[in-house]
Amino acid sequence: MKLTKKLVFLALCLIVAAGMVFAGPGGQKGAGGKLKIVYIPKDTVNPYFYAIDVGFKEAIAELGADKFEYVYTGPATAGPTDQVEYIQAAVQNKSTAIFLSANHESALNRYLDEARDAGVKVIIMNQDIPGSESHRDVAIMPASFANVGPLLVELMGKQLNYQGDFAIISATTDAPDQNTWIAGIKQELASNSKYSRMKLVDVVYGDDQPEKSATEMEALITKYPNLKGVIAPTAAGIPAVAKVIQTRRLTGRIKLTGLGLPSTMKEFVDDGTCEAFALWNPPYEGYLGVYLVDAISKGYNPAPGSTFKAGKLGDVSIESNGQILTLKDLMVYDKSNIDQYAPLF
Ligand code: RAM
Repeated sequence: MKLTKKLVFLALCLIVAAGMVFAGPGGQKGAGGKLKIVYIPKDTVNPYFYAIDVGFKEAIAELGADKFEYVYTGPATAGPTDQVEYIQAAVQNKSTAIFLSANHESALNRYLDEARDAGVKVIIMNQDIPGSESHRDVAIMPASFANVGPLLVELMGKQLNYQGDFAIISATTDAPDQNTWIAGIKQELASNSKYSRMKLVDVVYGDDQPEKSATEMEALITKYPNLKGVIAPTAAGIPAVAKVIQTRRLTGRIKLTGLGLPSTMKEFVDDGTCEAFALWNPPYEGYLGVYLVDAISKGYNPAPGSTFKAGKLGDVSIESNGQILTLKDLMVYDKSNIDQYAPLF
């Protein structure tokens, strides 16, 4: 080859190499060895998931922003297969890891399989996909889901003096997390005699949309004149339900609890519309997720029983079922601590 041809060839090789994606035991990496992380929330309008995003960004800043390519992307609506195109795009882009807050427990399995076959780590975020665990690598749980149902029934019971009709306003009908908690609520009611005078009259769905949640609350008030309480285990729904109670001056007559963000619930705790609700720490989930991917990129195998270091959260372990429990217990928020947490998430 002539010298000029050689130079052109060399230049072409360099261009190809620079744009190339490197795959190794620690997963695929982008140009310059960057870890490519995609987080697909249930939908991009629910502020709950912004709180998880905060944690991703915090850990990325700690480990070095130049080492990561991080994208927060997803559908505007939380339908069972609305996330498919975002999963496929992340695979095509040769991501290191996809974090997914799945809108269905099994409808996405084949896309998750395709992702894993292509070398992408699949981490279910803020929940698991019950019955489909073999289609993901790890699930990051915000807390132990076994504790959610019993805690919400107790928070409702305390406010109702353990008697009266109440309803559940959930998110989407297919949401794996919501359905696990609803089953837990029903089981607790059926098995604990302390709650025998409380009656669950209906389960309705606000789709994690404030307007729909409010409309469903209005309908419940009309349909059940004896309604004494509502459990809304959705961060998007609970403030919308609280607003209806407040606006209709039903504070104290219809009690409210559920899962919510301290930031959006503070005004309703302050005025007594919601005496107490629960949650965990969403930023911690994103934070330890980044440390997990970083550890994997250095050769860590997230097998049950193993541990990895997650910055300020210390040693984090993988449970026997492939789950990580970010926290074990939930936190309860009320007048005593709402001011402390409202500025955080
Ligand atoms: C909602 C979502 C999410 C849930 C929180 C508490 O907005 O349904 O999955 O974990 O609330």
